[in-house]
Amino acid sequence: MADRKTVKAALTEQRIETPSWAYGNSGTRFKTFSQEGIPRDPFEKLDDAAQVHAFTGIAPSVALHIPWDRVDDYAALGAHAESLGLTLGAINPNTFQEDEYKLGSICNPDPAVRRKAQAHLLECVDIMDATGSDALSLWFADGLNYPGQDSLAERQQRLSEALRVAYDRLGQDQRMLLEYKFFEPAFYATDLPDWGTSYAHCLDLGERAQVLVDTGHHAPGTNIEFIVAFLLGRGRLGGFHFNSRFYADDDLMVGAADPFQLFRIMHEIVRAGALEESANVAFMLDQCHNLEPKIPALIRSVLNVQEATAKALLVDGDALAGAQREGDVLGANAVLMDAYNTDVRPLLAEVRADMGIDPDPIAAYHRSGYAEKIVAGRKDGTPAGWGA
Ligand code: LRH
Ligand code: MN
Ligand code: MN
Repeated sequence: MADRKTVKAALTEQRIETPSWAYGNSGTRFKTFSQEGIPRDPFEKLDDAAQVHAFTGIAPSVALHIPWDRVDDYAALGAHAESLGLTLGAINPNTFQEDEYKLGSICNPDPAVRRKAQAHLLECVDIMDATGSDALSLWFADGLNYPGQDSLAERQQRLSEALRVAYDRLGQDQRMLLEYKFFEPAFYATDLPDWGTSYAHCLDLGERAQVLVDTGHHAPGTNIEFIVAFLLGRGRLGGFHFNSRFYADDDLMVGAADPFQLFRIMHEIVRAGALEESANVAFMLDQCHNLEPKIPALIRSVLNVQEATAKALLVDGDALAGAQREGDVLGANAVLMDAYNTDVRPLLAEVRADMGIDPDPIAAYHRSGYAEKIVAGRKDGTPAGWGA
């Protein structure tokens, strides 16, 4: 087991990226719920993200979704982020909210639609150049609802061609994260349904193409930590979209549904040394807070990842390896469970005190008066939300 000082240092250095879209209004396909005090533009989303960082100390970057976060002047947005102590993180193109994409974007049977989607991917690399972002984070809603609707094989071909163009446009310090999801919005077949398909495309593209694991994008019962371990072993784990799911892509707060799964994932990360910045694994949230207030929900989510990480860091690696070598099934399992069952809250309170932040970030946020301030100050204009 790493000594307490090493564990605390690792926790201080951990970084978790929040998604701009989690600060806007959201809902399900049945209803988007409005909250008071919602940011009206990407600048105000950053203002809110700065609160999450201020109270956790470990969330200094924000992922953008284009066109939801399209602005005239990305340098100004970057400067605003910098003034708040933030940086702009992954750039997420959006090829799923226009009528033309009904039958797909880069896999669409119509070459004109494919060209449009392709141009958007390239526009997003231009935005990366302007914002200094290093990750082009791709997810495609492309797929089919009915057998025979289109050729599965030809769509793979089109996917390869479009990814190649985007990949070749990236600079040496930029990378592509390729996200998969097994269903939704398509219900019969999805063009990038699983980590194997994503991994195969990444292998074709080159070493700066890596798989992005969104924890909500798997069939129930999938062993996500196995996927993580496999991809880490091949240097192809680009990052995570953390969230919780009870049923499908629920996008609930990470650690809410299955904190044990989150711990198992973080255990694979820790044992591979992938918490280190040099491993270049992006730990991002991808969530929608439909009912609960956004900022404290994001603070809670960051803390949940931090708690799982602390527990993973407490696994006694020597004892575990010894038990594994001896074939001691129960002993090995007990080592893991000992760490998982440790109450790490006192340790994390100490870490926060060392970082000069309040040991209870949620309470400190509520005391700060920021929630009241944004409710009073953001009365006019259109609140940001899905599609805005
Ligand atoms: C798709 C997804 C993808 C999108 C985000 C809004 O379900 O996980 O990452 O960009 O949701
Ligand atoms: Mn996602
Ligand atoms: Mn999703």
